Amino acid sequence: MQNMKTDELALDFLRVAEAAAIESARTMGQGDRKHSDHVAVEAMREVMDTVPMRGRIVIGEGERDEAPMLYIGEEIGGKEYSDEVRESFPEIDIAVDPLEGTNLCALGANNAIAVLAAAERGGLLNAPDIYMDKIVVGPSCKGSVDIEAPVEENLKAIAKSLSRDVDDLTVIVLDRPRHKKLVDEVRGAGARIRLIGDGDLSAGISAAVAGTNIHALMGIGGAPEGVLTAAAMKCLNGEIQARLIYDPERLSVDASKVPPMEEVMERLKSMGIDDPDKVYNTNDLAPGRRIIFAATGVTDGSLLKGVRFFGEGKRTNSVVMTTDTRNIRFVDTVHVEGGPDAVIRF
Ligand code: VTB
Repeated sequence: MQNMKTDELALDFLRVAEAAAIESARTMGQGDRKHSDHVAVEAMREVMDTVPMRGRIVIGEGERDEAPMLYIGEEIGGKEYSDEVRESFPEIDIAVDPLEGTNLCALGANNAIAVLAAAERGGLLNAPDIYMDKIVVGPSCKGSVDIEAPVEENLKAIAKSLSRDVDDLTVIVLDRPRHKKLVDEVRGAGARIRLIGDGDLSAGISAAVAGTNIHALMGIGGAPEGVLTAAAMKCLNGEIQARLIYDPERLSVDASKVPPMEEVMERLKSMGIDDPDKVYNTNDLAPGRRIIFAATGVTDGSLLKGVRFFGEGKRTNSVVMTTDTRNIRFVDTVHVEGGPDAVIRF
């Protein structure tokens, strides 16, 4: 861990996120979400293998038998080096979402991103791939919300922390039948809502950055995305509170569409989760002291622009953040492909 050079690795992970974003952005609007995801995974894996580290995937594309690449437990990185040299590389845990918002990319809709987070061993919770109820707020509201409190109370607390009224707030919620009650409650309290088709991770990040006009994310999305959100919150000084959702009734879907509750409970137990109702805070989800988070826009979004292609290259827009060196870098990269006469625009 001593030899984990966070700033240098951050730039390596920037290249990884950029590569995944570029490849998936090429497929934008083609209506094939699986293909978009596949090219992002391939590109991410290829570049990640060049990073000088002894990496291990803790959140990825699934279990080994269902995902050929970036599966949970896969050893990654340092492939170009001899075993002897590799031994000197830092041991790192990695959470990836090569294309967060596969549907968004397939449709050419806003806010698809390529994302990864890394930390020293044990620094990111090995969360089960099930649903998770979340509330995410920015630095000014840290400590003022409680996922177990009524929605209206949380909205009042957020408004107070931001010195405004509840009806000045914008809350992001995934547009799903399971959120009918939540949406009614937010509307009842008078706040504005932005219902999104997908992508509660990029929504959570936006909630933690002032000036995006998004003040909170609420509702049920994926648990893996929750861990990645927590990694971003550690860097941005924001807060996430979350609870695993294992009861199909909370999901408003036909019980046959989700694994039976007993099966899920068994899985949680086997992963060492004894209390399935535990409220997780930012540190529980991302306990690492040296966290690196990198995201690149695939399609245009509230925080990041999508990939732009032009004759002589392409341009990407990313955010790369670290906790220990406390840098938030917004990076605008021109990937030059043209010859020596290529024109670079400001
Ligand atoms: C969630 C959310 C993600 O997919 O995992 C969602 O966290 C899946 O929810 O950001 P449904 O099963 O209800 O579609 C995303 O929106 C995109 O990966």
